[in-house]
Amino acid sequence: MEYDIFALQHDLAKKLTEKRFYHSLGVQSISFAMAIQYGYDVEKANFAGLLHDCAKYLQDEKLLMKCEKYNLPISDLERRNNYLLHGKLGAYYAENKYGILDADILSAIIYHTTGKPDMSLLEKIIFTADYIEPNRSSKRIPDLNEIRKLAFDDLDKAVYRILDNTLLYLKSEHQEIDNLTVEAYDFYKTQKNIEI
Ligand code: DGI
Ligand code: FE
Ligand code: FE
Repeated sequence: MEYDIFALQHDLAKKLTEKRFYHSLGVQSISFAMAIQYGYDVEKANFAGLLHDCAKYLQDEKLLMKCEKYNLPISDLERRNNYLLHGKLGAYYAENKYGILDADILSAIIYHTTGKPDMSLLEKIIFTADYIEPNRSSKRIPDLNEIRKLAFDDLDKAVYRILDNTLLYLKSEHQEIDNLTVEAYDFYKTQKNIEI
């Protein structure tokens, strides 16, 4: 990977709100630590973590407009819940603005919000790091500190707990639920029960 992580951080600091920028740095660090724990390429984890929300500075209508402009696939549910598109557009920006060509990184950015069944190691790392990074508040997220520990002990179980929390939250808020979120939940619910 030739891209300079410092140059990327510098650019994101200008684009994102301060809060979102610090969140991105938090996800970068936790992705890095989880890559060490699980024997994954730490540089790839760094880039994916830092860039996962790189399209999140756009408002809902703008997100939709840009996805249409770049011919990215948009589901009906995403048309009604535009913020779900920030992963897809983020991966597009990572590739076309920041020159990241690595398919594992791009996929981890695309699926970081909903998750999906049978995720790659990097997809699971980014999905989990996004939820547990230090700026997330344990006052607002049930069992956050338990999930933080699980993230380094049993990654599939951590992914399951995050999806479980997310579905409960979305139901309580009467929000529409993407098929991928449900499919991911069903997959990891079964997965966590498999003892080797
Ligand atoms: O971008 P972040 O705030 O760092 O985190 P994120 O990209 O994981 O987005 C979090 C939000 O996405 C959270 O409020 C739950 C929501 N979300 C996850 N799956 C679904 C969903 N929202 C809807 N409407 N449907 C889903 O299936
Ligand atoms: Fe996000
Ligand atoms: Fe995020």
